[in-house]
Amino acid sequence: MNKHWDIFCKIVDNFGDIGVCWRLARQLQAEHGLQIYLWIDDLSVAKQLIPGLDITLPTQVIQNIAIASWHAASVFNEPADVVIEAFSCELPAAYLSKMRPNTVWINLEYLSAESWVEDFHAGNSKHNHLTRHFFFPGFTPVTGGLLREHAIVANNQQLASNRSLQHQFLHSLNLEDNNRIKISLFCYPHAPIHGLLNAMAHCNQPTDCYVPASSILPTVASFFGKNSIVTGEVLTHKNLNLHVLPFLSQADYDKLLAICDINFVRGEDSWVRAIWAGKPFIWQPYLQTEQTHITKLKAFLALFYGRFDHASRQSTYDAHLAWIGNDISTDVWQDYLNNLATLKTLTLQQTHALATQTDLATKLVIFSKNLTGNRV
Ligand code: TRH
Repeated sequence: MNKHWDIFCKIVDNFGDIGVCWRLARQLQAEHGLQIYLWIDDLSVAKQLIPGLDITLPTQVIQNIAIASWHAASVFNEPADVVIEAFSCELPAAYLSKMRPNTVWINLEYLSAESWVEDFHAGNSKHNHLTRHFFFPGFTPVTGGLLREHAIVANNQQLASNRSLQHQFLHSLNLEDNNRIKISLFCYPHAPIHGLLNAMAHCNQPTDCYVPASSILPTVASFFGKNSIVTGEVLTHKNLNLHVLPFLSQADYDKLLAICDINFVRGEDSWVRAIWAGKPFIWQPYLQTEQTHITKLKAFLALFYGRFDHASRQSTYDAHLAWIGNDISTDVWQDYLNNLATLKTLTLQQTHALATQTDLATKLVIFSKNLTGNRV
């Protein structure tokens, strides 16, 4: 039985690597009954996403996942049946040396909507007696799919359509329920944040902008003429009320995305969560050399918005390209808002269409079964 899986995660920077690995580990355990070890190189960063993690312990069990410090890998004798190397993080040499030819070794790649992903998904390369398989997440049925828990879309829809549940959630964050447009903002500090906040202040819609605490707070503070801001503060400029939230648990972050009208997301994991929230969103890809992030963005825009009507497609393209550029003007923002009703309907349709595809965790399980001739 391929019951025991090890997932190796190195935290390069930010939260995406651990965000994806922690989510995947929990889904494989909860929905596929697998026994998961999650090996992490930097427990202090992981602690932000894994509640209750004790960074002094070499191993511990949280939410039925055995979490181990990367450095403890050398003391383990038996490799798992399936080994997931997240984002080419390079397995510890001592662990690699114990792997057998029948150990299923899968490198989980970063997500992209580019068409080449279909050709590279499920390829492999030989490493002495071992085979390393390449698993590419993606948006089409011939890729590795998207991380999606079984009930997430239904749960988000329930919250999005139930005012009393929304009220409860907002209350739990010390926020009041009202009829202002709700926007969540999670982005990299180099985004044109001043331009966006200025556009929100001057557009024709009273706006509540929710900002979970992250590295953008100094830039947000400077927009309001302050040196610093802290969780719980509310800052106002013309039509804009900006609320500084704590960094939320992954579950609460999902809820925030589900109740907002527009979500600004970034990187990989929050991008996918915005899709499952079913609300219009603006994605800022992780900055890469040679403008690769722009190529990735354009591939996604074409895939996701290609069939939208001209006006809403154009407003989405304009907003995204302004957001990854130097400024986002009030005109671009107002045009996006003017198309919001249509964007809302079409985005939700895309959410439901993507949710009909097999999810990434299930595809990984099927993939590993096929490699071992259905030993599971
Ligand atoms: O943190 P990121 O920028 O991660 C990035 C990307 O994954 C990128 O592809 C990778 O190369 C780089 O890391 C190293 O953005 P991402 O992927 O959205 O991850 C953020 C995680 O934080 C995600 O799991 C959601 C979670 N989160 C919360 O749990 N609470 C919050 O309040 C917020 C704002 C985010």
